[in-house]
Amino acid sequence: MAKKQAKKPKKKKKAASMGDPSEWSAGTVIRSVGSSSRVLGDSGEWVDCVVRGKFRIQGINSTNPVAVGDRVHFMAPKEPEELGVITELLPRKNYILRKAATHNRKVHILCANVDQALLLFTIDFPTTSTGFADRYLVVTEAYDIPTKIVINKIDLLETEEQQARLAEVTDMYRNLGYEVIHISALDESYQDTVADLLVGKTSFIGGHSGSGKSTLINMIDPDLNLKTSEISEATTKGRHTTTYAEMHPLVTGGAIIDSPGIRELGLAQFEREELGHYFREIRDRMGECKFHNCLHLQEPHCAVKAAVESGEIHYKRYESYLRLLDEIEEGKDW
Ligand SMILES: Nc1nc2c(ncn2[C@@H]2O[C@H](COP(=O)(O)OP(=O)(O)O)[C@@H](O)[C@H]2O)c(=O)[nH]1
Ligand SMILES: [Mg+2]
Ligand SMILES: [Zn+2]
Repeated sequence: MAKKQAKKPKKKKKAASMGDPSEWSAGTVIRSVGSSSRVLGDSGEWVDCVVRGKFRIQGINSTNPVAVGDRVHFMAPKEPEELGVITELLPRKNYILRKAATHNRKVHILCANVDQALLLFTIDFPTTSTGFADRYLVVTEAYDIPTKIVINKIDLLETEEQQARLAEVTDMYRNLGYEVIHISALDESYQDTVADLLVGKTSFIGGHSGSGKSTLINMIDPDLNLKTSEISEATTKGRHTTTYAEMHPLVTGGAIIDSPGIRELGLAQFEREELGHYFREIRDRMGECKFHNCLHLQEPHCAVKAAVESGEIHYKRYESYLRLLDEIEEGKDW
C-alpha cells in the first residue's frame, strides 16, 4: 500500500491591512468561530474576516470579541487570498450570554442585536420540560427581549394525555402574557403563520436539539436548505459537538439566529435577589411581601408563596424559580 501522503499544511490566509477609516464598510457578523468571523456587508457581499486589535467590552468578560448579530466596520481584502479585518465594533442594542465552554470564569456572547426570541417547544419527540422553557424565558426577560413560544410537532400529538399537556402548557404561558403559537413545521399550511412571526425581524431561535429549528427555518426559506437530523440521532446523550450560533439572512427580509447550546444560557451573572424580577408573576407580587428582600422561600407574609398556595401562581413555575435560585447559588464560585 502506498504510504499515506503527508497532508499539505493549509495555506493560511493573510489578513488585509486595516486601511484607512474612509475605506471601511459596514456589515453584520453572521458567523463567528474563534477569532474568525463571516461578515455580511451592507451591500450584500460575504467577507471572511479576522478581528484586529482589542475589542474590550466594558463589564463583559467574554471569550469572543464579536458575536453573531454584531454590527461592525470592516476593511475588505484587496487581494483574493487575503482575509478581511473587523476594525470596529458598533454599540450593541442587546445581547444574550452563556457560560463559556472553555473558560470557567468567562462568558460567551451568544448573539447580539436581536428583535425577538422564539422558543421552540415540543410536547413530545423530544419532550420539552417547563423547567427548560422557564430558564430560557428568564434569560430573555432579563435581557428585555420579547419572546414568543412556538409549540412545534402538534401533528404528532395523538393521545388525550398529550392533548391535555398541550392545553396545560399553552394556558400556563398565555396566562403570563406570552404569545403561544401551535405549528407543525412539516405542514405547509402553517407557512403563513411562520412567515408572520419572522419576516422583517432578527429572531433568535432556541429549543432542544431535535425540536425542529432547522426545519422551521427551511420552511420560511427553502433555499437555505439547512441540514435536519432524525430525532434519535439528535438526542443521543453525551455527544459533545462544538457548535456555534449562526445567522441566516432571510430572502423575505430579517434573519434568524439558530443556536445549539442554549442549555448553557448563563444565569450565573444574576444575583439571587434579582431572579424574581424575571418571573412576571413573581415580579407583579413581590411588592406585597413583608420583606423587601424576600426570596419567597420560608419568609413570613410572603405574597408569592400565598399565590402559589392558592393556585394563582402555577406550582411548576414556582418549582422552576426554586431550581434556578439553587443554580445561581451553586454557580457563584465561577
Ligand atoms: N412530525 C414532525 N416532525 C418534525 C416537525 N418539525 C421537525 N420535525 C422533524 O424533527 C427532526 C428534527 O428536526 P430539526 O429541524 O433537525 O431539529 P433541530 O435540531 O431543532 O434543528 C427532523 O427529522 C424533522 O423532520 C413537525 O412539525 N412534525
Ligand atoms: Mg438544527
Ligand atoms: Zn416573598
